Order: sequence, then structure tokens, then C-alpha cells
Amino acid sequence: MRDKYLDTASINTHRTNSRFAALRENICSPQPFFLMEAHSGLSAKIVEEAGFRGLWASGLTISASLGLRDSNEASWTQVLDVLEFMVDSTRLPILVDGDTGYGNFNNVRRLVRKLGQRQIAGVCIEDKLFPKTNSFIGERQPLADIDEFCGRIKAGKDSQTDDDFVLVARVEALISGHGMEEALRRAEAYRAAGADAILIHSKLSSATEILDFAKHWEQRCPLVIVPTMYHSTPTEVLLQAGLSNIIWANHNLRASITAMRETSRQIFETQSLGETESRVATVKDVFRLVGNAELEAAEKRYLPARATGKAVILAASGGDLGELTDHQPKCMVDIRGKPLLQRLADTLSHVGIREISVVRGYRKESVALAGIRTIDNDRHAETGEAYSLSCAADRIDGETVVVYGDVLFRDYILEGIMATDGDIVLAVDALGAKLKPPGRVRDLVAADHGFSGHYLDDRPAYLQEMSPDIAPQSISGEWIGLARFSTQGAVWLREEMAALESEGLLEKADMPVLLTRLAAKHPVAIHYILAHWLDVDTLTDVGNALNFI
Ligand code: SPV
Ligand code: MG
Repeated sequence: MRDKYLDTASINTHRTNSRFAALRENICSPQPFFLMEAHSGLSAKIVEEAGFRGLWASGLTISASLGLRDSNEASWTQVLDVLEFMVDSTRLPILVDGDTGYGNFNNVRRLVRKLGQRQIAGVCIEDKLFPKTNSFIGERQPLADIDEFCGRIKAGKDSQTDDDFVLVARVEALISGHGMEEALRRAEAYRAAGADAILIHSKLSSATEILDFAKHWEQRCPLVIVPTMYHSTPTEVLLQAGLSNIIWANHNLRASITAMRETSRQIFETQSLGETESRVATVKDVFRLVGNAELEAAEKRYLPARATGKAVILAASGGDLGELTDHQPKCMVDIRGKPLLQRLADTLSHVGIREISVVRGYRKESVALAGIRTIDNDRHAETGEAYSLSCAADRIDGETVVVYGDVLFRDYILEGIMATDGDIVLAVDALGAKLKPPGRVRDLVAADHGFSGHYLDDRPAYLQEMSPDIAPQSISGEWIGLARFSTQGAVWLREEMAALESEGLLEKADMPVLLTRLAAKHPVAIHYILAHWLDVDTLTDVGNALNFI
């Protein structure tokens, strides 16, 4: 089955004249052609899925779905807006109920031009006066003057933007009690004025006058009927009389009223959803109807893949913050009502990182947060960071952020490393090391060039070495404990951890060792920042963290 969902872009590429031609061919053909009522994008889709080849955009049901009467209370441009949703959601040709044409010939001209621009394949106008009243209300509604109505038909045909646009003239003479002769006289005048088809309407509960009309009409041009009131007449009888164009005019709206009323009543009375759930369309069905699958595919094509990354947080060591770390590691220290680790996870999820794993060790039972997976390094007391990271090796697959569990940083820093080109990117504070006491910084960075601060300097910088022992004149900054690995970078990272293991060095290696080894083999890019982060090593740092939030 062809894909029923159309996004706007593909509709534009399908904007040939096929809808107009399809409506004309079907209406002019002697084969049965059933037009099913729709009043919204959703109902139009449902009609198409049922297998119909044409849509009737009913004035009655579009008005009613807006909570309005069928008395031209909705402006014609409001109706046009609804039609646009219907066109966008289906490929079917639409015959719209144009009521009286919303005024005189001049209003019909503009209406027909706008319908053509919106790919509405045809319009039906009725020989009554604006504002109209539904045909099934009252008796002897006044009819339009024949010549004046013929002027509306001519003006409409002269304004069509596509040769195949269909104008159906609707004869109300039978409904208004003017008799068969008047109905035939009007129909002939409308045909001669250029109408492509005649809709002969009746409100009798039997089809007698419609069948009679068809007999006298002798197929001078196609007829269209609306058997709402003579619904018990078998369709076969109508078709045999040559009435091949049949509009089922309002049944989707009426069906939805019944369903909505029953559903509302049931939920109101039971104050629960239990009895209703199995009787209504599934939420999945709603997603399918409106084409969520297409959006998902488009997201893969157009959204940056980075938005769905993952992160590994290294939080196995306990830290030494006195009583604060007696029963929990420092990543669980409360920072204004939330553990440090939660605040870090929040920052990660702000940039779309949803799959977060934390490597825990010291007091591991205390490290548990909703939505964060845990990995245990049970040998945390005698191993280092590289070993902890290797515990999470199977999570380092595809783009991955690696971050220390005791750091806090502003969102933009993470966004910065996500947007920086490179398979391995480190966030390095160009100022930090200079502001801290000598010997206090472990993750000192030597890069191929430092941060110049110059506005035109956009040369990428690369790591040469990371260690506590960089000579002062070679210090480019301090790694803040935040790194991004691309899919390729993640492969290199896993390879390097495997190499450390085979050399018997994995257990003792820290991140500076691991990153320096990587930098010897692959480019490790540096994204310079200036402050706006902190790590928590001392009680003073905890105080700073409270102020950071
Ligand atoms: C409509 O559906 O709005 C129609 C058909 O005009 S009828 O209600 O039968 O007049
Ligand atoms: Mg109508």
C-alpha cells in the first residue's frame, strides 16, 4: 500500500493538476463515484484510508465541527483554512460545499481562485441567498434569481485556475417546493451557463423525485446526489437510474458525535478510564494517522546526531570531605537540595544526553539516582580512573561524553565541546591553572598553542601532554574533567584502554596518562574556556559549589 502520509514538502512536489483531473474524470464517468464527508485533516485521512476516491468538504459538518451553525457563521476564509489542512493530509480530490458562493458573482470569482490555489479540485454552489440556511431547516427557503445565479456560475468558471476544476451547480427547487418543472428549468439554465455537473437535492425520505428528475434529465450533464434523507433507498437503485455520483454528506461528523458523547459520559460517570480504553483508538493509532513515523525518519536525516549522545561519569573514588564523605562519595554531597551528581546529570540532559552511566565504587549503595545507570568498580580502592572507565567500556560505543563525577560547569561549556570538531575534544580552562596555588592542579595541559584570546584566532589547538608536572612556561591550561569522544574517538579510547591493560598499566593509570597516550596517536582537540566551572575536592569547594548554583 502506498504511504498515505504526506509531509508538506512532498505535497509540493506532487502538486500537479492530478487532483483536478481526478475529480473531473470521476464525476464525468458513468462508474459509481462516492464522495465521503470530511471536516478536518484527520477525518480526511480516515476517509482516504477507508478507500474512498473523493472527499466532500461539507459546509454543515465543517461549521458544526467549529461549534457553529450551517448559516455562514464561519467566514469563507476560515473554511479555506480547514480545507488547507484537508489537502495537506491526503492526496484525494476534494469537492467543497461552497454554499451560495458567499455573495454574488464577485465573491464567487475570488472563492474559485483561492480554491484553485489551494488545490481544491471543485466547488458546489447552491441557488440560494447569502447567508444561507441548511436545506433541511424550514420550508420554502427563497431561491436566487436564475439569471443572477447563472452569473455566479459563469464568473466561477471564468476564474478557475485549472482547466479541470469542477463547478457543480446545486438545484434547490425541489426542496423549496417549486416542483419538478422549475427544477429542470433551473438545471438546464445552470448547465448552459457552464456548470460541469448538477447537484439535484431532495429532502424527501424516498428517492422518488430524484429518480423522476434523473429520468427527465436524460444525462445532459453529470448529476450528483446527496441521499441523506432518502438513505433507505438501496444504492443499486440510484446507480441503475444513472445517478453515479453520490455524496455521503455528514456521517463522519455524526459518528464522531456519538462516539465522543458516549466516551465523555462514560469517563464522567466512572471517573476512570478502565472501561473506555479498549473502546477508543490507541494513542499509537493517533501517532500513525498523523505520520509520526515520517517525522522520525526526517529527524534522522536533518537533526544533528549528537542530540542523542551518552555519557559516562567517573565517580568511584570517595573523596575526603570529612563527615560529608563518611557514608557517601563526594559526588553525592548535597548542593542546595540536590546531589552534585544529579546536578551534573541535569546539565548533561539539557544538551540532549539521555543515556547516562555512572561508575561507582566507594559507598556504592549510596549512588543511585533515577534515570542513571550504575556500573560498579568493586576494586576502586586499589585502582585508578582508567580502570574505572574500562569498567564502562561496553557503554563507550558511539558518541560519548566522559566526565568526572565531582565537577559542575555551565551548560554552554558542554554545548561548546559538543559543537567542536574532532574525534576527541577536551574542555580546558585557560585561566584556571594560573589562579590556583602551584601543586594543586593535577590535570595540567600542554597544548601545541595556548589560548590567545584574540578575536580572529580560531586555530584548533591540540593536546601534547597532560600531567601534574608540566613546566610552568608550557602550561596551556587545566582540563576540567570533561571530554567528548566521537564514534571514532570512542573506538580509539577503547583500544587505548585495551593497550594499557595488555601492558599491565590499566589498574594504576589515571586520565592524564590515558589522554596523553591517546594524543600521541590521534589528534586530541582542545576547546578553551575561561572559568565557569568547578570541581569539588575540599570543603571550600563545597562552599563554592553552593554559590555556583
Ligand atoms: C452539507 O453537507 O453541508 C450539504 C449537504 O450542503 S446538506 O446538508 O444535505 O444540505
Ligand atoms: Mg451545505
